[in-house]
Amino acid sequence: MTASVPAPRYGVPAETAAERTRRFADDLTRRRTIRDFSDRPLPDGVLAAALAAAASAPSGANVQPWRFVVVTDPVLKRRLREAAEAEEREFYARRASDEWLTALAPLGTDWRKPFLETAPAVIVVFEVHKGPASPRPYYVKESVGIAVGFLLAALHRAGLATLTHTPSPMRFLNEILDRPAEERPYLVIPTGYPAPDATVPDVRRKPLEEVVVWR
Ligand code: IYR
Repeated sequence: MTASVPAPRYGVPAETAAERTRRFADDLTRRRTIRDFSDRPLPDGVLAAALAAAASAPSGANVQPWRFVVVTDPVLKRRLREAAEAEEREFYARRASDEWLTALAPLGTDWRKPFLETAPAVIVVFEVHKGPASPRPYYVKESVGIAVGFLLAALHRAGLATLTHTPSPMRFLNEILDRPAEERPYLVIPTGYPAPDATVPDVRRKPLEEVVVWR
């Protein structure tokens, strides 16, 4: 039996709760996915602090089925770029359906992935499945998704830009980063500052009324 300890109290006065949350939401709402990064270095300590937020996420049976590989070595970043671009060339030329390519058109993406080299850090997130040294995890996608949400929010809070990149397929990440087979690539997150001339597509989120149902 695991011992119990008192639940934490967060000490937010009820009168300020909505306003605090609006401020937090206003800040998060300003986050945009960035695809053009500068090589400006990251402030010391930011990655470790943001990863601590990610690693604090709730998970199925508290198994914490995630691994975050932080790539800053230029040689490794180049290898990631080369391997991702090889897969993405195939994706854009052959594997993607016309329907998929039409959906992507407003984003202006193509097979080129220079951000894997220019961003000062590339965080590669793996799901950890059962292996010789890992217990059986539960709700892996949900758990890792929540951890990544925490991570993106924390990096945004530090003023950093991120991209949630999903090369497909992405098993090449195991080989380049020397990770065991029970670790399955989940997401690649280039992290840094936007290039001075970076732009974002003028796409909007749906209005709340469309995505929230009150009963
Ligand atoms: N993996 C490709 C394609 C791509 C797919 C989706 I869904 C996106 O939202 C964006 C891109 C790429 O990275 O270009």
